[in-house]
Amino acid sequence: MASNFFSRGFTGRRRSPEELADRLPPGQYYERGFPVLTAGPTPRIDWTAWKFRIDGMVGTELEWTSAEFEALPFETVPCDIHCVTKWSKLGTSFGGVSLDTLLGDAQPAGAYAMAMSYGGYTTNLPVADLTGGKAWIVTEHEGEPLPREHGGPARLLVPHLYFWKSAKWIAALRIMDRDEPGFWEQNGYHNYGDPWREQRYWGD
Ligand SMILES: Nc1nc2c(c(=O)[nH]1)N[C@H]1C(S)=C(S)[C@@H](COP(=O)(O)O)O[C@H]1N2
Ligand SMILES: [Mo]
Repeated sequence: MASNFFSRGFTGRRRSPEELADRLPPGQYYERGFPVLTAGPTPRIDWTAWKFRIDGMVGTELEWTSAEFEALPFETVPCDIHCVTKWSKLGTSFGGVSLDTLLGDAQPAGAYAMAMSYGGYTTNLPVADLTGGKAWIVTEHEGEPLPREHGGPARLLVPHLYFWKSAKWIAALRIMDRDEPGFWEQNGYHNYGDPWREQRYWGD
């Protein structure tokens, strides 16, 4: 695909599916495109009106406007993503702000987080999976503004867990002292969702 081949934010030769086989978790197949998976309507959020909040059990509740967010350190994140419906997109990249930067100033006191999206989607993660260079709030995909259907203007990106944990149209992270299931976790998906351990559904 020409648009993939010439995409920015990714250096070097694009590797073939065979060369990438060691990066494919069990039961996943190599997907060249970027499928859209959304439960419900796609919200329309104007970047100038977008805000992101960290609240709940934190030392300081924080909120960033899009202008304040743009002033934060921006990183390019090369990664592979794995959807529970079995497609994996390998060797892609996103751009955004590390949650280490965002959570650092908030001083989380609880060990669990609920990601909350514009439109009502929720998904739960341990705070430990959002820190240590493992999670970002991203506004770009392969050097271009994140398309609306993929969560633009901004989504959570947690590439080491199944992609349902990467909440699109992210509005807030709520820090909690106990774990609570989010939208898909209440509907049969695994509570944690490690693709390398094939934690697809409750009981896996
Ligand atoms: N707000 C919101 N975020 C969401 C979803 C959703 O329905 N709403 N779907 C999840 C699921 S199941 C997957 S696989 C990925 C899909 O992201 P994509 O559409 O960019 O491929 O987003 C996740 N984040
Ligand atoms: Mo998914």
